[in-house]
Amino acid sequence: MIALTRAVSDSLSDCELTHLDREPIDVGLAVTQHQAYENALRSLGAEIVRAPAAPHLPDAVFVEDVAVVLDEMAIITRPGAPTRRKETEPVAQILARFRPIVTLEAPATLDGGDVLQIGRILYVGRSSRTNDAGRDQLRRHVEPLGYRCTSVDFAGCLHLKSAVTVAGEGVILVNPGWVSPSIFDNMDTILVDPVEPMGANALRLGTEVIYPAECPRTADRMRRAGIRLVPVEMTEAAKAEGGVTCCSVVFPET
Ligand code: CIR
Repeated sequence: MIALTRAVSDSLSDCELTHLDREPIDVGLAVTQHQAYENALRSLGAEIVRAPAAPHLPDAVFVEDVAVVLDEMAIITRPGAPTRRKETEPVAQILARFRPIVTLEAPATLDGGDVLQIGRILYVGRSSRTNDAGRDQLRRHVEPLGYRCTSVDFAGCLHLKSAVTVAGEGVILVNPGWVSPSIFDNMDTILVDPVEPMGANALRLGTEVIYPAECPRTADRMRRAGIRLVPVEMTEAAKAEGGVTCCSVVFPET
């Protein structure tokens, strides 16, 4: 497994914010938490490949948004926030070592945080970041490979994967206030605890799940369902509207 990551930028406090009010971010603590997050990835067998640091791009740490990596190809996105479009090129150069690359073009916009892969289905959130042209271009690249792209409407959070992620084989973790669980066919569902609305973002690697320590009630629900968790502290990324999936792109090396 490769986990592509990118350093926390000194300018993280100037990040894009959509649903949250700006709060002071402790960048030093964000760096420490990011190192622990990378260690959690390593502990689950991933090799960390870091894109070059981009100190002047505040949101560069949220590398998930600039690429969707499938077994057959990597799709470099055109992020919905114009401030984030300079993030793509260095990531594309790295991913070209592992996969054939295709690139989404204007008028498409798409953030990787809006693309939830479950087997051969790519659920694509319709959001302030991802438009229909983005979904359509993605579809044109992946349908010939046997993938299906399905649009998902959601509300209340930035990205589809803030509202739903895969927590285990055949199991999704969902905030039902933000997306309807019924959209995801044939999946068992774990709902977030109502006091932890941000708790639906979990990062599954093999049989384990990297999960924010800030959501203990939802963590208990997952443990009761037999899911093994690796807790990480994500308080500073959360203030920038990021979570555990956002800070890496994980894929098999070949
Ligand atoms: C942004 O608004 O783009 C960043 N501040 C947060 C991006 C988080 N990424 C994600 O959920 N995939």
